[in-house]
Amino acid sequence: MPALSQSVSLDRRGRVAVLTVDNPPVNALSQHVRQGLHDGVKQAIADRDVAAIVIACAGRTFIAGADITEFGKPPKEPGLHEVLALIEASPKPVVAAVHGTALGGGLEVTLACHYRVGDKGARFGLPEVKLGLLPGAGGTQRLPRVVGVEKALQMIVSGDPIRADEALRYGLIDEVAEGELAAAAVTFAERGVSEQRPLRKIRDLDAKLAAARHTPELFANFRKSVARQTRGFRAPESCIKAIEAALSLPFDEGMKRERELFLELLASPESKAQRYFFFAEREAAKIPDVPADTPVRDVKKAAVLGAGTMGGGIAMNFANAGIPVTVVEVAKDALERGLGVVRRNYEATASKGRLTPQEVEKRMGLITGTTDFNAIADADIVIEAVFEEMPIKKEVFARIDKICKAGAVLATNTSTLDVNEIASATGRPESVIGTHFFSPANVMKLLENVRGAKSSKTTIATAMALGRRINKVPVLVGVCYGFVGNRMLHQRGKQAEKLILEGALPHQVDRVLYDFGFPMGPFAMGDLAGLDVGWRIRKGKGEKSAVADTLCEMGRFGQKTGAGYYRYGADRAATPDPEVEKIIVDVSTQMGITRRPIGDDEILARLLYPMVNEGAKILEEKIAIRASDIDVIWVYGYGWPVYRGGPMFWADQVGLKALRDRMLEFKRATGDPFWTPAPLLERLAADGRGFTQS
Ligand code: 3H9
Repeated sequence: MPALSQSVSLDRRGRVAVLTVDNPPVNALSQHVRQGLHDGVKQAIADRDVAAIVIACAGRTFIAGADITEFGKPPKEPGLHEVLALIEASPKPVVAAVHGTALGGGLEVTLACHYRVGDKGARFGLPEVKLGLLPGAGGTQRLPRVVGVEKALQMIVSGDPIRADEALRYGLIDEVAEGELAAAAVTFAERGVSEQRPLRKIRDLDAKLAAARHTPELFANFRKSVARQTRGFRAPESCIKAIEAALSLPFDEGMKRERELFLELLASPESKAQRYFFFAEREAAKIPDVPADTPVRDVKKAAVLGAGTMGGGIAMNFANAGIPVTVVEVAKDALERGLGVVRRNYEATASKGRLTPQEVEKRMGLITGTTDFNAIADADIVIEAVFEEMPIKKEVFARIDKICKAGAVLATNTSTLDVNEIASATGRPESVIGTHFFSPANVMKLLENVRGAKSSKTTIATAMALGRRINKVPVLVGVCYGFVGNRMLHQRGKQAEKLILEGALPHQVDRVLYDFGFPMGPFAMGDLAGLDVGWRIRKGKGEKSAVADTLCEMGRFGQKTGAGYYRYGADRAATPDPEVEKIIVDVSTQMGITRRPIGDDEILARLLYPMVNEGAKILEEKIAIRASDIDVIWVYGYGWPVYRGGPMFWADQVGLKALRDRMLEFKRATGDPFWTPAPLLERLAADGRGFTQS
């Protein structure tokens, strides 16, 4: 095939010129792709023997979008707009042949074509919003003209792709290809030529926009419907504005408006953070001493020990991924209770229309409950989710060591205990690893995989691969108390407690974090999780927490008892409670603390800076491989707003010197060694560097 650029070639099939993009891994629209497409379309237009053009891709997918690595660098010619304008203006029909995913700029390429053919498995989407952007090459102007305003709003603001059958229904594609895709697209193009089909330029379509002009309330309703999930993000509103422009302005003016809004977003701190996070998430899969080709164990069967909330949730992950799983519980009634909760969870999903009754049964059918430990003998991975006490864990591991087949991965879901000590109860510590799921385990995306001193590379690679297979985002960490997430959370918790004793109230502290972008603050979170959990642990260790202990002594365990730090109505809405305020003020008085008003800014710094400082220690101790892994943990495990990148990225934006100086101010004011900056933070601040950029 004659090459037009390093990644685009031109081939002739009869009267049809086929331009093939080959830019692994995902055919992103790098400069040489744009150049190749530009030159190829020009050549084909000029060639008198060519009657039509097909744009297709080699490799695993159609064009997955603009090359994100080019953002923020000086633009290189030709721009995507120029290429798309050339395609759309072509006097010869241009047909896109889509396999894999046509995403972002990739879908925009197809929208500039006159026709689109997709294979059965193809998916179509504009995911720019997930990078804090909007479709900036005509997507906001062309998509509503094809699929209608409502569908375009939904696709562009959610960023989620649709499948070929749906795309066909909405007119986004003209045909679902049977057989070989490029051949089907060529046939489609030839047919168009022989039938002298008029060139369909999306820019000229108006019927679907006109329909929406009669229902202007559509936008207000849509804004209301997405308000909750888009809170704090900048891009969704800009996406909506750009689609409004498609209705109110002529096409070229609409394109200009889209461009303005796109450039605004491109320069925004939110998009910078979200683009950083896109790569951070992918980086987390890479483990320097466990290469990508490390052999992994094929997990055909799994087992979970414990049918409690965690055990049941973990088992659901396997069933959801089609992996048969055995759930072992000591007592029959506990087992039945646990499996009953699993069924109710599935049925609740089904009642919202997100699962069919058949799917519920299929998933339940993959879960086998038993009280017989020997049933785990043929499992490829066993995940222990029993009580969080070392002697129990060790006893369980000694037992499964005797039962499990050779090579099986023996995993613990501990959130605090020493994985090495647990592994030492077995004769095969190389097969032992921590798999720390987050509650609710069937929902939360994060999986902290905890590498023991002796975990083998295969064990690690298997746990990482399995995490992805069950639709989690696995991050590898080392052994320490609380691992990465909870260890940092603990620092935040200490300050939250101090703040309410010094003068703030739970609802003020929670509001500051909510406004920052967290789904809730520490006190609302405590009420949700149940205050009795921490109380029991404290009692076991002989520790105290004046306010929380008092609440628990009064039977205020949080949401489940209707009261905790807040009071809860039937709708589970939290209201600040004067009774709690009185308890807090009394405790302050007893402790000899003079309460004072505390500003939001101080609250935020006191809650988040200690987390960053702990993150620095975690990095120095090599508990986390890289700063961005910590960010992935916080976004997926604790609701850190992704548009702020994660604690370490955010700290870099604050400036490490400013952060360090503020910590030193707190230290001077309180004399508390808690505020001593970590050595790594000191060094980076002194060198004017950051955690996520060196
Ligand atoms: C856009 O299009 C803007 C336009 O509207 C306007 C312009 C004017 N660029 O995810 P994977 C890398 S914005 C550069 O593991 P999968 C990725 O980092 C863009 N690199 O594979 C990874 O590298 P490595 C809108 C990219 O099979 C490797 O490819 N488009 C890009 O699980 C494999 O990625 C999007 O937002 C890119 N666009 O999933 C789509 N995409 O191997 C973003 C990926 O070194 N991409 N890489 O770690 C995706 O959603 C997924 O990559 C995809 C494949 C679903 C395509």
